[in-house]
Amino acid sequence: MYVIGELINGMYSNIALALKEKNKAIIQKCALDQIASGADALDISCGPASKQPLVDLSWLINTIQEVTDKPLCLDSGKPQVIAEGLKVCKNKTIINSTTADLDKLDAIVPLAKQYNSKLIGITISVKGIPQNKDQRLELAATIISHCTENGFPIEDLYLDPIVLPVNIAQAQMKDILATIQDFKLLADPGPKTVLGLSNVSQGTNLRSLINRTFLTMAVANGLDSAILDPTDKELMDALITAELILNKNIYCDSYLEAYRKK
Ligand code: THG
Repeated sequence: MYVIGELINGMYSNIALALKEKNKAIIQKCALDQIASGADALDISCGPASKQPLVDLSWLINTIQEVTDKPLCLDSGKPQVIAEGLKVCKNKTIINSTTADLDKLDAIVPLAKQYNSKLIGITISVKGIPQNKDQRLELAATIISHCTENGFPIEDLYLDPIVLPVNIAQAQMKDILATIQDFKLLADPGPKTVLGLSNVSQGTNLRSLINRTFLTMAVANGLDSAILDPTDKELMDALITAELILNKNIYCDSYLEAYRKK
């Protein structure tokens, strides 16, 4: 499982404050804590409240690059912000994200190609968030054909079914899990899959339990990558154990420690 740390996001009040005060130490500690906990990459978002996202995202990237060369996942709905961020990134990148809308695809796919970046495609369009598996697959097919037509490798595409909070979309959860499996069948070689895990528990009061249960089920459905809080130790323990049961690593009595030493 490719773990993308979610914690550097202006949605979190400590990050919003650090951004405002240009406090590098808070951001750098947050980056290093996530990496020490097992993050393979870091999602970077200045959040919806940022008034100057171009400046803020570049500042975050430069600040983080001072302490790590892990890949950064540039999280913004604005192609201009992504383009600016890519210019200052020194290491591998993941663009988060394009939707299935043509204007978005036209702006983002060439950037992903130009910078040799991986790309997250979320199955959402101007019509909103899909309500069932067929609608998600239709949008996924649009994203895949646009990538293929423009020479972007499908192995570098991560499709995201868009996870909704279980307290408002309970009836869709089973469908979202099934979608993860079906995305893979849309191309050969197939696309990879990713999701924003913490969405599932927003507004609930047992967040960690709901997150780790959903993640375990998603892993069983073939999920390749997740944006999550790697400092949630029970979540990471559940992830490592799920992968053990799927025979992705070898059992020993101290398999959690052994995995973390890798
Ligand atoms: N797909 C993709 N990218 C994404 C998402 C996705 N990026 C953003 C988000 N979803 C994933 N990251 C988060 C980060 C934080 C939270 C949820 C998802 C979160 N934050 C607290 C909340 O809203 O309750 C913030 C509260 C606090 O200040 O602590 O839950 O789905 N491709």
